Amino acid sequence: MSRSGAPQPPAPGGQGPAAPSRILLSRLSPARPGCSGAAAAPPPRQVSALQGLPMDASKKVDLKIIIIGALGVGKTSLLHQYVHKTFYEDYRTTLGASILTKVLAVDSTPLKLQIWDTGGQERFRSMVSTFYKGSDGCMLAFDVTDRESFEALDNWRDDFLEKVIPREQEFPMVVLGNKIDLSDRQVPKETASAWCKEKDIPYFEVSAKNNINVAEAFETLAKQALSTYKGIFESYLTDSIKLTPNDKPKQSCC
Ligand SMILES: Nc1nc2c(ncn2[C@@H]2O[C@H](COP(=O)(O)OP(=O)(O)O)[C@@H](O)[C@H]2O)c(=O)[nH]1
Ligand SMILES: [Mg+2]
Repeated sequence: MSRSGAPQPPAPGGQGPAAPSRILLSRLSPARPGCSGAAAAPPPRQVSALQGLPMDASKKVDLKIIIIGALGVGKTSLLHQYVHKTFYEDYRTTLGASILTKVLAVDSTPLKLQIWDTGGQERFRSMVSTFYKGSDGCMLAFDVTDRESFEALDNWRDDFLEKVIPREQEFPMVVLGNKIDLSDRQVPKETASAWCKEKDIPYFEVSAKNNINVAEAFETLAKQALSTYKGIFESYLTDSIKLTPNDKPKQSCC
């Protein structure tokens, strides 16, 4: 079971790492004064809930990133290019789902990115959404030579934002227009950029085949996700500290 509680699919070739068991910070909502739950939860319990969580820049942070988009846009290829620096010309449908990990440093914080690649289920978006749970960042991919894959972005994004918890409009996200090495483009750069600009999402024109802009896109998302993670961590910590014995919540029930 992953930290998010989502079903953990088999790692590729059985080599992948186990999902980390870190507590999902975004689920640790601070106790609300006035509610019976708040009165029952004494401050020491909240402090212990934070133990083991990264409190300084020297501790590694695990982040879950998910890559979604229509079948055949190059999600698996992008992931393999980023993690293994390899590209396969032949088409291989991803079986089940796979997770690859990459360790990197962002602003001197060591990060372990756990990148979830959904496979085969792209036809059935509802199945892909099983894997959304607990994501810290989302990568939306389309193929610049396939207009339909671009037009489907709205649905992929809405579906993701609808299911991700907590609902955040500012959820870390990037869009990748893949296969820019091909000449038969159907989606002009300006069209994709305008869509992203309107939604305030960074846009990258990439090629998994020629390794263009791939690392930049992943690292931008990692940076965004880390910053959101730190923000949630800090606000949780602040809320926990506010609950001192002299500042006990009311005993009344909601
Ligand atoms: N020319 C070109 N082909 C690509 C690129 N990325 C992926 N492909 C090809 O597109 C097909 C589908 O790729 P895949 O990664 O399996 O797509 P997925 O279904 O989204 O995971 C494969 O034949 C890949 O070799 C790219 O950047 N350029
Ligand atoms: Mg795939």
